[in-house]
Amino acid sequence: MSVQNPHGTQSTFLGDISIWTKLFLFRNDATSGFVCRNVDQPKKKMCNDYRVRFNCHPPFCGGGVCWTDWFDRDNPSGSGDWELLSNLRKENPGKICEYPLYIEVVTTDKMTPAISIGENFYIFSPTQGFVSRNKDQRKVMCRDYKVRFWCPCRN
Ligand SMILES: [Ca+2]
Repeated sequence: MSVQNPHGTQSTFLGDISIWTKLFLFRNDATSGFVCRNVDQPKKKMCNDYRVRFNCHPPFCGGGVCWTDWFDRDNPSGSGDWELLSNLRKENPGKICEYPLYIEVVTTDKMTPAISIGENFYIFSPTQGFVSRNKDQRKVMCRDYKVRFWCPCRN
């Protein structure tokens, strides 16, 4: 998900940050972190309580772990794009480890990271997979995504 600062610069955080109103942010980058100061908000509004986590890209985080293939089992023409891990496992036996450590989600057309798209995601989890529902979007339909998982390498 993403956050806009007043200058239009966009910074991206993974997953758990929920900001859908325009904030005036004091800090919002990967080196300083995230700071929302009450004093910066107009009309004496207060910042909400946020939690953040940082995206440590797997290739730089350690060895012994490998990406699976990309999986794209659904299109958003129905209720949304459903790339649930349980379905992907059934349809691709033996190709996804028991306990994935990380999930990467990109659009099928241009490989744009899902976290840069700005849609509302219903599920985005290495243990559950990914779901983007059409009814959660501002536009009519969500994008088509593909997913892959980061798993301990097989010897
Ligand atoms: Ca898809």
